[in-house]
Amino acid sequence: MNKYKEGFLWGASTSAYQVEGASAEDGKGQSVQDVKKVFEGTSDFTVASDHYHRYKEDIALMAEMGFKTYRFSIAWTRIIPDGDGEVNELGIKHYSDVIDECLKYGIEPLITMYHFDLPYELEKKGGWSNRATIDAFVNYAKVLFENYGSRVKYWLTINEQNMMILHGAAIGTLEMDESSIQKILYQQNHHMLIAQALTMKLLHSMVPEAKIGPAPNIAYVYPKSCNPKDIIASQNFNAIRNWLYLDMAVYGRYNVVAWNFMQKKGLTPEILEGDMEALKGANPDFIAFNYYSTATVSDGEKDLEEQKGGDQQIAVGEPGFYNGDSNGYLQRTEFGWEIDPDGFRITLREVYDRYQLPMIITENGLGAYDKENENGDIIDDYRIEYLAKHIEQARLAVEDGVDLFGFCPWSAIDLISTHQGFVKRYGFIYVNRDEFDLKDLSRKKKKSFHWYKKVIASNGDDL
Ligand code: BGP
Repeated sequence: MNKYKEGFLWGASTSAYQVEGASAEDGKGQSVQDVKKVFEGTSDFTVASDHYHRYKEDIALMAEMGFKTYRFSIAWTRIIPDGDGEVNELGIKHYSDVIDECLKYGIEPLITMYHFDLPYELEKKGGWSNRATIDAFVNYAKVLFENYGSRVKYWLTINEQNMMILHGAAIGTLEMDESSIQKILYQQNHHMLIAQALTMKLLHSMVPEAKIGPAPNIAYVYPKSCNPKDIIASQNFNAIRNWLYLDMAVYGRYNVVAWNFMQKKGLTPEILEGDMEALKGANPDFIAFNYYSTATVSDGEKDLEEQKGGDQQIAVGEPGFYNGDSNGYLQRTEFGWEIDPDGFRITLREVYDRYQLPMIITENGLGAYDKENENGDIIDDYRIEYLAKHIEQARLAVEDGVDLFGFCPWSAIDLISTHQGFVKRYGFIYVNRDEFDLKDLSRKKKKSFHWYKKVIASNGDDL
């Protein structure tokens, strides 16, 4: 029986704007997340989990769980407050300290360079629609590699670029109503893909021993039935949601089905001379992806009202290409996301089969309304069950032959959801605050904290 390999990178993830707080401290510039319209009934990101001030305590808790890696993101606006101007030394120092704190415990930092928090000053100049943002990103990457390259082995370029294109309104990288600006989005997508490719190339030249990969959200898409028309719909959404991003990151080419979709809808981006060459030069060392669930689609056309909304795991549809549907075989979380551990194995097999690169899971987890019981304990058995089933399926995928080298659930510690507030908790570590009442922000170990410690100590055997 194949097991998880020696040195498997067990850990967990966070992102800067969702966990740090201190949103205007030490010279930090504003990001699109700082200025976005916060969803009704949810808090903003000014304090979050106060990780900016409490990272030492938090990393000590991660070390106690036995983490081999900690996946966190760097806020571009702490390093270069306006996105492409002066470097902020206090920002450089902060992440330098965080990296050292990880290394002190033998925890490998796994750094996301950009997790939904584009500098607002760049957004004002057109954001990713403006080709100058490509250079700004590569310059930011250079500053990171110069300062941290000797200490950080694993880098991730852009978190969930596919979700920024498909569901930007839900995650707050876009003003509402994405359908009217689809054309712009696919141009932005093209620019982000170039920025990613140039950054990978840059790391390889500046720090040859370091490794870098993309970090999309991948959900294998099932057809609702064996009606061949449903199969076509599933191929369409697989291409538009998943393969468009990975085919480009790995092979430097536009996926044919996705390109055809863009052509039919008049969404193809303008490609300048040299773009395709830049895209081909990426050569990622691995694929990182976030997995929460599969998706299910059918043929047919929903009415326009039904096409609205959706989020990272709730597909809506594209008239003439696919309809977001539900999967009657699966249970759902309290927030309506389907739970599909077998789909995790299926997705891992499919991605490995297509790209044959080592893989690491950078998010997987269950958002729930965790509550303290009468003794003040958080008994999150539902989270343990979710993660145990996914880890078991990932192990079966390893047995099937996939090359998996790490697993980082979302999230290490409670933090603010992209659009459903603080009450949608994911962490192993509970943070004592409510949606608006910040309380004392103290940390408490949930039941899953003790469970995950045991899982890591047994290298995934003791679930
Ligand atoms: C992913 C994002 C994370 C995270 C997670 C959970 O899409 O990369 O930033 O938040 O999903 O989503 P949510 O916060 O919407 O529950």
